[in-house]
Amino acid sequence: MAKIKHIDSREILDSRGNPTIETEITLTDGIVERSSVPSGSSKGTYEAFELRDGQDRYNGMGVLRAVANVNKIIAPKLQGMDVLDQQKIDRAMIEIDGTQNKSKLGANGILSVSQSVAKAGAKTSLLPLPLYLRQFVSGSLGKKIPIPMFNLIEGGKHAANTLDFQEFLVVPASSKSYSQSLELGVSVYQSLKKVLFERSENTSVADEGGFAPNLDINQNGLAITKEAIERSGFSFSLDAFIGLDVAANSFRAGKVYKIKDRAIPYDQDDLVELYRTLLSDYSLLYIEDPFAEDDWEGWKKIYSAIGDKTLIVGDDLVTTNPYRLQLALDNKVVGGVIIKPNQIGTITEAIAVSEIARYTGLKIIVSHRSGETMDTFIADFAVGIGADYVKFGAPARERVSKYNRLSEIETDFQNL
Ligand code: 2PG
Ligand code: MG
Repeated sequence: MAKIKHIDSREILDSRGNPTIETEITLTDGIVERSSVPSGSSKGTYEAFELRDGQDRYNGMGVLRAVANVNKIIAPKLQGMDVLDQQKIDRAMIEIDGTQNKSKLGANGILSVSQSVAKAGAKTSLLPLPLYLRQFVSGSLGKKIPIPMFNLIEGGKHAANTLDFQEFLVVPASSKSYSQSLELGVSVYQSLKKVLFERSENTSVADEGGFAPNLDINQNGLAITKEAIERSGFSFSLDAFIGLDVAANSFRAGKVYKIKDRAIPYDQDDLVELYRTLLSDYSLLYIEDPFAEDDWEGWKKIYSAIGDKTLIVGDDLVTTNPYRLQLALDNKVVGGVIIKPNQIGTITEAIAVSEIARYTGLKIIVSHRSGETMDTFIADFAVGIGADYVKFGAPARERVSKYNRLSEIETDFQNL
């Protein structure tokens, strides 16, 4: 039985150049594993607390207090525990913290420990991480690799451009293997670059590697994405579909929503009509956060209008929180849910929420954050819990580490 011998956290930088936390764990059998955590910019109010130092260093974004909490408070308590006891370890950290949202120790530090414990547990068990994680999941999941949704055009809080909608996603058909899907994503990404260039639009990229053109209206983002699919040699609506993460929290203004598609703000009914039009013009397969996180009336309206024709997904609405998911289920407003471990703070809790989603028939979408590290844990996690989809950004920049890890898992599974 391998026990936790040593835990050591430190500050590293994420893809935006902001500090984040990386934790290394050493076991009594000599195994050493490390894991780091990401950070979002369009966050939901109900997310677990990300502890930052404040003050001058790194514009207040330092994480030395979270690092100290791991090294001085969490580490001594976990020392000597059986690394395979993931749930007991996560529960111990939740208890030491003692708050609803992990605001005492910081969910960033806690999650870095939780993830490295899972990695070390897999290593000492001689199991690939996705298969190791399956002991915490019920049912048999087979060799399924989640369908990747590629974020090819960015707006909202992820880009300094003019678009209000946060993510214009390309979704490969479910009949394709992961490697076919990856090739499709790359082909459309490169085709999109050509389309933008020909139109003299900006081809610089934003936080997740997607393009950030200054388009006149949000709907043009859909038109350009459709054109890029058609010109990539794949068929629109047969090989590849379009999805949106609207992230409506970021353009809500009181009771209405302000986007540049029209001068007058949209009320709930107007926004439902807009989505209905976009659905029929672009056969949208997926719409995430179409209304703000507390606009339950808006959510009810959109779900009853088009919830049977497209996948309506809660991210900021649910924040990987079991109570929020229960509310979304009670109100019947989602067909799928985003799972982001750092919205809740431990692997055990993230899996528990995904289990509720599975049992209630919701689609599961595992997602990275807009500020990321090179850690590929989330790719293993997505396969481990049997997610239907993943969102890892564009197939470019540091985002490729997760896509490449899924390729590796696909090959490993083929050899089983
Ligand atoms: C989202 C995420 C990831 P952020 O809204 O889905 O793309 O963004 O990490 O900024 O919350
Ligand atoms: Mg989102």
